[in-house]
Amino acid sequence: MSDPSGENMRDPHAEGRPQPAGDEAQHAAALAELETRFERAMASMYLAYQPIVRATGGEVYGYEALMRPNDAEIPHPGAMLDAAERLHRLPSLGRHIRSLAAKRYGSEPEDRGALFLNIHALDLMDKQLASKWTPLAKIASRVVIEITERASLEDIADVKFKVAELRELGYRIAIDDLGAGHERMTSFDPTDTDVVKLDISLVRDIHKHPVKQQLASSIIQLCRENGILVIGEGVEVLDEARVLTDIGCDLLQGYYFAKPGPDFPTPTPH
Ligand code: G
Ligand code: MN
Repeated sequence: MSDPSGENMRDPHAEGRPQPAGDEAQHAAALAELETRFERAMASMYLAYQPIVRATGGEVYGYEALMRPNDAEIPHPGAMLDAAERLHRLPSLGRHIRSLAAKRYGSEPEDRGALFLNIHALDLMDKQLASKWTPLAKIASRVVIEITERASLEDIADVKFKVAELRELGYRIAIDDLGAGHERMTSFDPTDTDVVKLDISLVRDIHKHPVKQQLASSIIQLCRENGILVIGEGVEVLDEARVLTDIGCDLLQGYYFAKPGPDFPTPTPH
């Protein structure tokens, strides 16, 4: 897609004037090329699993599945999401991830625990997600669907209805990245949430910041009162794990315990 000659650059004075027909053809060619790369990246991507452990006791509670592209041109999850978004292929990416996860987890023993799966806000619009007939639906009682608080849920019609539909199928719902400093904590409604994941920014150095401890404590208390489990994510040092445990966080996840890996890494005890 590089254009060293500059021949194909748009004329900055051309705004508002009809574009030469070549522009459209070029755009179509670029999209076609991206589509080819995206298909290749879809075929070679895999899921890495990161353990989530009990704060008290340290047993494995479950694993979060994380998409890992394996392609030189689409090298990380952000690039994969960008490509899918540009190509309007987010639903195919979501379906592929869910199918890989269901296939793998479906043959894992019960004591592997819960499967935490991230979905994109737009996946909520995909009828396939709420279908009874998918391999994932067969293991729904073991699956926690993570919806990020960063998403623009306002743009999705009937979020509450869609979440209720998923819970009816047996899935649990987690709010991901809570407390990431967004103005809209409003997407978090305790009545339709089973699990809350405290954002990494609240967890980082929590042992050094009384304000973070206060904020995390209040969230944990609110969650307790509503029967919601709380996960501290992005735990990198023992001090963070200790403080989170002391203030009543139920579950912990982060590099301190294990980095994500394809074969269900065993967590370091704390
Ligand atoms: O958006 P979400 O919260 O699902 O993001 C999970 C991401 O955080 C993954 O890409 C994972 O690799 C990363 N991650 C997991 N544990 C840690 C950690 O301890 N530190 C940092 N910096 N990142 C982490
Ligand atoms: Mn997540």
